[in-house]
Amino acid sequence: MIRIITYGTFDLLHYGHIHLLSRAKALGDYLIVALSEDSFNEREKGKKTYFNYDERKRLLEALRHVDLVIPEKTWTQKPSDVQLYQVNVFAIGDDWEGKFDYMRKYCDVQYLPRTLGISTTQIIEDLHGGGYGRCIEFQ
Ligand code: C2G
Repeated sequence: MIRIITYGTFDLLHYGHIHLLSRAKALGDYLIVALSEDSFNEREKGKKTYFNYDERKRLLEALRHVDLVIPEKTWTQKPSDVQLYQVNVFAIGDDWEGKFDYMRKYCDVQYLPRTLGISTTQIIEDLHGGGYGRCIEFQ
């Protein structure tokens, strides 16, 4: 069984994320998503998500491509995740090209092309122009 892991915030979940997860899963048989916790997002990425960790986790767990969701708490947990979950492939979007080459001593590393024309920032700007958080009131 080929086991793949990927990492991310996945908020607001959109088809670019789904395309990434679909291609990651196609690299093997079992896909683990290490989902950035709220505190990690705020502390390390300066991101305040629209959906909290539990809401984002439930969304990902509903996807047929995803087999397991675990928390991403730190930048440095990747090697131990790969060993603990017996991961064969680390996959992530190519906006991270080169950033995780150190992982090649633990497993295969695949940078997958980002899906162009879609981003959470663009969604928010298209819907309301600026701002990002629970201030969005859907009609
Ligand atoms: N992605 C994509 N196409 C897009 C948007 C995102 O392929 N249009 C990919 C990203 O490259 C990433 C994944 O979807 O592989 C999740 O994206 P984010 O939630 O933005 O994750 P990020 O903030 O890049 O976190 O330790 C690694 C980080 O946690 C990655």
